[in-house]
Amino acid sequence: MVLDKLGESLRNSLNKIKNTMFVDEKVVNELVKEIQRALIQADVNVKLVFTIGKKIKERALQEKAPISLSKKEFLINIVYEELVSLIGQGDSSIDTSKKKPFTIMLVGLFGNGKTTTAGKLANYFKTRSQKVALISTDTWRPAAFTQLQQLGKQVKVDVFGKPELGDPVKIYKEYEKELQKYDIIIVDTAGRDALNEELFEELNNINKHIHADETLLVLNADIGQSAEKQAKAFHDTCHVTGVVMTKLDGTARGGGSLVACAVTQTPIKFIGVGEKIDALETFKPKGFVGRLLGMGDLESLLEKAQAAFDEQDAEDMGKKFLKGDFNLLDLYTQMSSMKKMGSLTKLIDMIPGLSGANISKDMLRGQEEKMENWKFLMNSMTKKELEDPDLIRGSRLDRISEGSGQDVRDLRLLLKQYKQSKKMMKMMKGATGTEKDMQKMMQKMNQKNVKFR
Ligand SMILES: Nc1nc2c(ncn2[C@@H]2O[C@H](COP(=O)(O)OP(=O)(O)OP(=O)(O)O)[C@@H](O)[C@H]2O)c(=O)[nH]1
Ligand SMILES: [Mg+2]
Repeated sequence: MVLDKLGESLRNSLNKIKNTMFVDEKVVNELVKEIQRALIQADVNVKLVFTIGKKIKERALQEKAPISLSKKEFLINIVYEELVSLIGQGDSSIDTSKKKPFTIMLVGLFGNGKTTTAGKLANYFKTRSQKVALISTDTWRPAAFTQLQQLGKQVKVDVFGKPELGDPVKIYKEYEKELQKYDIIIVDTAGRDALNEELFEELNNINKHIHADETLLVLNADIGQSAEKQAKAFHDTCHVTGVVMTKLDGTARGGGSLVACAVTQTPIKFIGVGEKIDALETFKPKGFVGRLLGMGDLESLLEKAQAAFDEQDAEDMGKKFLKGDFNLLDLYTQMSSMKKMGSLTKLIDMIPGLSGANISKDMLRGQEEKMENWKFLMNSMTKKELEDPDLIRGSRLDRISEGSGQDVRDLRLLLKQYKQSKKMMKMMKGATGTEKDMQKMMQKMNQKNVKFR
């Protein structure tokens, strides 16, 4: 758990109220004093600590508790809300679907965790079905590229770099064309030992070429409230869009750095909570404070559960698919789950035996687009038609195409592809099932240009 000490002090203070008989001014004053002490120990700026204390006091004494809450619950909720607004507002997650490729550039001073975070982010997006590329533009630190290569190998994503070119822009240009085929490009940059003009110039120069969709400042949490100065400098000169706060696992001053960033209006998007590749979490102020106060971090938990569920779901679907019995209804169910699971490409990766097959990813992507239209067609079919697509002939064709607003030619194509897939299923069922056989079969089908469903 991160910020152990701060969390423990805050929880202890709140526990005390749970045990008091009444909530009166004395109790509120005592609570506020303890919260302020805990925040100062976590290196939160004293002025801000004073303000939050005043706010909690005012609200607790002036606002009326809603009927559904006891006075104690109401007070705890005020503390929760004020701490949330102290460290950030709303949801600051990154929407990578708005552009392809989506480029994320990591910036920051020496040793703050840029390269490590690049690897962690690659892992984060890869497990969410995105095709990720890492590129090192660091020509300063010896072995920076090797470090990134090792991380890339661990996550199994492609890594680009050529430090001998000696110039970040040249390195990026060398691979620019190749990088276009990825969903996400993560650019690792060089640091410096202190804030300086030359670093900002280098970063701005790189960004002139890559036009990053997100420029994330990687900041070590153990600098406490001095994070404000760094965040402000990078924000003002490099158009930073967010912060990744690293090493929150090993410092008592993390509270101070989180609050300091919030002051500069640079949202914290991720937090690093360990050295391992998966020790990265999205930062949601509400969930974070909830967890700190021991209310349970529902949101993060749900997110984690969802990712785990998707993996399992995809695996089950893969098995069903391999068994060979499927009709349009199954296809429909699969497609509805598809969005949740990520993509067809990911599904393919999860089917044993097919992951190594040489199926063109572009072809799969084309299929995915077509399947969006199929959804409309299928929505206009009756359950019977979905179960037995052979019924769909004559006037049924017109009814379905009119009802769905789709061209009848698309409907015929869907039916044709369904038949082809069914044939393929039969072949699969008859196959001996070794991985080699499967791959051979897929390659053959690819050559014949038989579309994979
Ligand atoms: N405990 C902990 N260690 C971290 C975290 N993030 C990074 N580190 C460690 O911090 C050290 C420096 O990380 P790097 O990723 O090399 O930092 P960098 O910003 O790329 O450094 P330069 O390339 O020199 O500018 C490494 O030992 C990492 O393992 C984190 O969230 N928690
Ligand atoms: Mg580095």
